Amino acid sequence: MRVPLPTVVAGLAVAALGAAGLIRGAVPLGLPGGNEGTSNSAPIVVSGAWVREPAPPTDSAAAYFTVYNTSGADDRLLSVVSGAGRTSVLHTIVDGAMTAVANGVVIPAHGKLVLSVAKGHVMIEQLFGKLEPGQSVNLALTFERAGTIDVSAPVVALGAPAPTGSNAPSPGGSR
Ligand SMILES: [Cu+2]
Repeated sequence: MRVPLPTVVAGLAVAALGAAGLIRGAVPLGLPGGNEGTSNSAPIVVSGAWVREPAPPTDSAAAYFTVYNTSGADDRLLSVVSGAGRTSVLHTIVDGAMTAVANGVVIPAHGKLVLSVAKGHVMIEQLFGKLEPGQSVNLALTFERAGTIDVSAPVVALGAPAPTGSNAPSPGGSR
């Protein structure tokens, strides 16, 4: 049940290509249900990913998403790679202070990890180019157990309200 998605290779290739992989279509990957033969993608669901348009002259951007662990075993988000910038760093807010995550973040069995404005983000640094609304940023999330999952995160305008997690899926399907 730990067979990685076929998209893993493509995702890593995109990341390695850097700027060439910046703009991707909003192809839903790793979503549960609906796709025959992809039950191996169900244990981890990444939902509601978005990136805040950076305020010039900043050359970094913050990405947000929620990870659902629908399995009965803990998993760990080890790293996030984006084709939009040279480096990506996972930050969580601990006691009000932004803290770089050293050893990944555990997502408990049947639990979730929320990276939202007050809770944390992935800081994409040394952007390869401008990020504007209408574009999407690819993110490759690598988990200890579930392998790598690719998501496409739309860029949200500077002044626009942060998307809420209201579009969260119901992990594990109907229930
Ligand atoms: Cu940060």
